[in-house]
Amino acid sequence: MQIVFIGPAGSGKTTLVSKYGEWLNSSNQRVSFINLDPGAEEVPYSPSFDIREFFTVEEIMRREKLGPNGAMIRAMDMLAEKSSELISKIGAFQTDLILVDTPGQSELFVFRSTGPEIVRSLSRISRTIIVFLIDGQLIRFPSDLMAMFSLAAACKLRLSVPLVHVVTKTDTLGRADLDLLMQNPEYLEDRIVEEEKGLLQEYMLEYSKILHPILRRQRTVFVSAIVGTGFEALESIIHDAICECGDLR
Ligand SMILES: Nc1nc2c(ncn2[C@@H]2O[C@H](COP(=O)(O)OP(=O)(O)OP(=O)(O)O)[C@@H](O)[C@H]2O)c(=O)[nH]1
Ligand SMILES: [Mg+2]
Repeated sequence: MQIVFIGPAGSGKTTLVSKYGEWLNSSNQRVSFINLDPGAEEVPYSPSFDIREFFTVEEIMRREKLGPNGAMIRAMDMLAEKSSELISKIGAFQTDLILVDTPGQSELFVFRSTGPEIVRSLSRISRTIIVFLIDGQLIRFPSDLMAMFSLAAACKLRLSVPLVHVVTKTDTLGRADLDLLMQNPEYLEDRIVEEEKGLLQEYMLEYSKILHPILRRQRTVFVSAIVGTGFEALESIIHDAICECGDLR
C-alpha cells in the first residue's frame, strides 16, 4: 500500500512521514520512504527513492536561470518524465507500506498534471491513499476551516483516490474549539453569525451546510508528529479508507 502525504507548505508532511514511519517500523511493519520533493534541503528519513538524485530545485534555478516558483514548475514537469522509472522502482519494493513525501508547494503537485499521473500509476501497483494534512495552528476562524477542507476536497477531486484528513501539530493547540467547529454544525453557524457580516456571512452559512455532512461522514484524525500522538488513530482511519467495504471512498 502507498500512503501519499499532501498538504500546504509547512503543514508537517516531512515530519509526519518520518515519525509515523518510525512508529510503523517499531510495530514490525516494513516501511519504505520516498521523497518526491526536489526542493527539500534535508529529510529526516532514509528514502529508498529520492527525486533529488535526479535534480533539485536549486540546480534548476541555477541552470535555467529561473526563480523558485518557475524552477518548481519545471521540476514537476521533469518529475513527470521520471514517473515511469519511479513506478517501476516502487513496483519492486518488498515492503508492506510505502510512505510518499510530496513537494512543499502542494498546489503544483496537485493542480498540474504530474501529481494526478503519479497517483494514478501508484494506484495501479497497489492500493493508494492520500493523507491530507491540515496545519491545526492555522485554523482559528470558521473561514480557515472552510478554506482548508475545500483544499482537501479539491485534492480528492484531482487525485481520485481515497483521502483522509489529518490535523497536525496538535501539541500546540487547545483542541476543544477545533473539535466543536468540525463536529457541531450549530457551533459553526453561531461562530459564523458572530464573526462575519453581510454577503460573506450568507455565503459561509450556505457553505457550512455543504461542508458539515462531509465532516460528519469522514472522521478527522488529530496528530502530533513531534510528540507522537494520534498514530494509532491514523493507522485505523487509513485502514478503514482503503478497505473496500469501508464507507470513506
Ligand atoms: N509543534 C509541532 N511542530 C511540528 C509538528 N510537525 C511538524 N512541525 C514543524 O513544522 C515545520 C514544518 O514541518 P515539515 O515537516 O518540514 O513540513 P512540510 O509540510 O514537509 O514542509 P514543506 O515540505 O516545506 O512544505 C517544522 O518546523 C516542524 O518542526 C508537530 O507535530 N508539532
Ligand atoms: Mg517537506
